[in-house]
Amino acid sequence: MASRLANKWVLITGASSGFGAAAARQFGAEGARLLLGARRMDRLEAVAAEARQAGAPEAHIHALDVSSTPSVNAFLAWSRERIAASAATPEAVALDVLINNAGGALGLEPIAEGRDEDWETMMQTNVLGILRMTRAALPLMVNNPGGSIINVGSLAGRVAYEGGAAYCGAKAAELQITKALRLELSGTGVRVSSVDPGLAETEFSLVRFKGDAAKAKKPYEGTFPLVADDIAEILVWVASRPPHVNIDEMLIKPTDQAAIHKIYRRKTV
Ligand code: NDP
Ligand code: 8X3
Repeated sequence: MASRLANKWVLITGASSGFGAAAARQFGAEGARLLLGARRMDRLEAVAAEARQAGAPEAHIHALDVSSTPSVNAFLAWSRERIAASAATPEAVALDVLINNAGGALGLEPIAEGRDEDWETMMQTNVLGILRMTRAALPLMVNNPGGSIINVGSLAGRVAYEGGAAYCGAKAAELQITKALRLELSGTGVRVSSVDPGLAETEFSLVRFKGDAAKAKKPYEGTFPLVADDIAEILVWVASRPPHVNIDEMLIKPTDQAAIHKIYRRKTV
């Protein structure tokens, strides 16, 4: 049976690494057409090439900073042009899947030692980035029943931990934004989902610890974390349910992570 995602237009933010890059490759393997955004264009180019290799009939890239409204609006204007270039009719100019994935954490200091720049960046990317992207993409989606908006949240949005106040708060906001959008789009046929991973080994930790590789490795020591492909597989699955099925929320943790603070660690892996 042909994939439900074949020739569908899928927009992925934060496609230059981690979950977003893996999702580009996996949606590509389903025959989806891709619109990929992030700030690192060299990385995006490599990901787009891999996605084409995997089977994407089209994989386009454009610079995107989700913390900037002009950048988000320019990205969506470009997306509309890319879609229109191969649409047979004006009604066919539609986006099928929006994956709001760009984001991350900065720092692990308690609130008493928190830095304004870190807090502001986390709110800009994880919270306002989703709002901006969604607002800009909705005109391409609301006349397209069966479309999907999938926001990447986190276990951290459901359970707080020390040093995670701003990040946990940002991901808690993501979950509430997703729930509000689900209500707002009732009757349009557009699905809205939150996919919330636990511990996953990507560049997340390297970014959080600002390039300190030794610190970045620590959370994964002696345990088997999720990997980017695990989440990409879930994103593909959520987007490819039949149009009447909405996966509202999914919480995915490594088997070794029974709870946010309870991670099974072996002496050697
Ligand atoms: P990565 O650091 O590997 O990927 C983050 C992606 O976000 C990169 O492509 C980065 O691209 C992009 N990004 C960051 N800031 C911006 C911005 N301002 N504008 C556009 N793109 C941006 O980490 P993950 O793949 O792990 O993270 C993806 C999402 O998953 C994030 O929202 C993260 O919070 C969430 N998450 C991660 C978990 C984990 O343990 N790894 C667990 C749960 C959720 P570039 O720098 O090129 O702009
Ligand atoms: C990332 C997962 O637990 O490191 O969202 O905050 S955690």
